[in-house]
Formats: sequence, structure tokens, C-alpha cells
Amino acid sequence: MRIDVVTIFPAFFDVLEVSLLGKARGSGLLDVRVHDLRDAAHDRHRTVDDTPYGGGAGMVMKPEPWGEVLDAIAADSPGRPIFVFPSPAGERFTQATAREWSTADHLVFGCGRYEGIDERVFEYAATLGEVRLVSLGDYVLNGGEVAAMAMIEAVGRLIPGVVGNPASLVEESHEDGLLEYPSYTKPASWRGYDVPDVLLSGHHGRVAEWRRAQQIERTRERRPDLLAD
Ligand code: 6GU
Repeated sequence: MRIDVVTIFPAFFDVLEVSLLGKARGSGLLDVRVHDLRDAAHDRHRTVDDTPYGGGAGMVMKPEPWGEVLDAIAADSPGRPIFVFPSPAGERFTQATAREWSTADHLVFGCGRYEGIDERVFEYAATLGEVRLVSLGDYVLNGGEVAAMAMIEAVGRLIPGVVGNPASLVEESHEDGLLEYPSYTKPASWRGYDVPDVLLSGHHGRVAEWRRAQQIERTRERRPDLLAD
């Protein structure tokens, strides 16, 4: 999979070098390219923002640098890209979104800062590929960078071969619409806390039953909204 990231803070993405995704990049499963939006701002101060039409607080990212960078990325695309703009005003990013994107040839993350990006950039990007404005949840971050990193990790680990044991992907939170069951390892007794007996029983049917019940109970307690869905 090819992933391009457009940002005024390329250093945010240095950590993609490490851990699981770093390995995936090394092995060629993942080709990530980070672009500095300011390289497409040609005035002396490399300006990427300006005051909003109609007034109001904050600054808006100018369309021209975005147009130049998106054109260059689209011209070099292995397919028809999906342009992802992280935004608290977007649709919700979920495990289903990550699954959907994990089979894409090309994702392009456009990270906005300040109060946002000139709306025409989204309309223009829609002529080059699919456009998705996507939010991680109902809270506000300073820009799209941290959100893009979270989405890249969620998508990247679903690419076949990136996570060593594919079985570890199916029994986890949100894959079946429920939260994950609790996990334990040795020792069986630690500081007076004991591992539930059923897990030591060797009875696979009863273990599976107990885990399912734990998933439902946890979901009802912590995330009743998931059961309503
Ligand atoms: Cl995707 N972007 C920003 N700026 N804030 C967020 C978000 C995204 N998701 C939750 N808060």
C-alpha cells in the first residue's frame, strides 16, 4: 500500500520508522511518503494560511499550496487515491473504516492546522479521487497529524503480513462489535489476585463461553452505545 501524508509538521511522522509499521515499511508492504506543504508555498515566508472570508477567529489554510501538492501526488498514484482529511467535523473513523481502507492501493492524508482548510480544496480533491473527512471522536486536536498517525496505524496493521499472527487480529476489541475479553498470564496468583478458575480448567468450551459473557458484560458497562447499534 502506498500512503502519502501532507503536513506542515513532517517531524510528527518520524515515529513511523519504529515498531510494527517501521518493519512493514522496510519489507516493502507499506510505502509511506511525507510531504511538507510549505514546499509548495512559493512566497518568501512560505505562507500556507490566511484570514477567513466573512471574518472570525483564526486562520484558514490557503488552497494554492494544497492544489499543487495534491496534483503531484495524484499524478504519481498507483491507482485512484482515497484522500483522507482528518477533521473533528468529519464522519466517525471506526474499525470498519480501517478494514475498508486496508485493501486500498493509495491513501493520501491531508493534515490541516489552524481553523481548517479552504473548503474548495475538498471539492478539487474529489476530481482526483475519493474524498473522506474523518474524525477520531468527539474532542478537538490542534491539527490532523496525530489523528492521521492513529488512522495509519489502525489501517497499516490490517494489511496482510504486517501483523505476524493474523489470528491476533480477529479476537480483538471492535472486530465483532464488542469489547475484548480480559487476558491473564502467569503466575496464576499474584499479590493475592487470582486468575479466574475457568481459564485454568483446560475446558475450551467453557473458556469460550466465559470470554463471550465477559465481552458482553464489559460492553454493557463501558460502551452501552455499541450494544444499541
Ligand atoms: Cl480527525 N482532527 C482534529 N483536528 N481533531 C480531532 C479529530 C481529527 N478527531 C477527533 N478530534
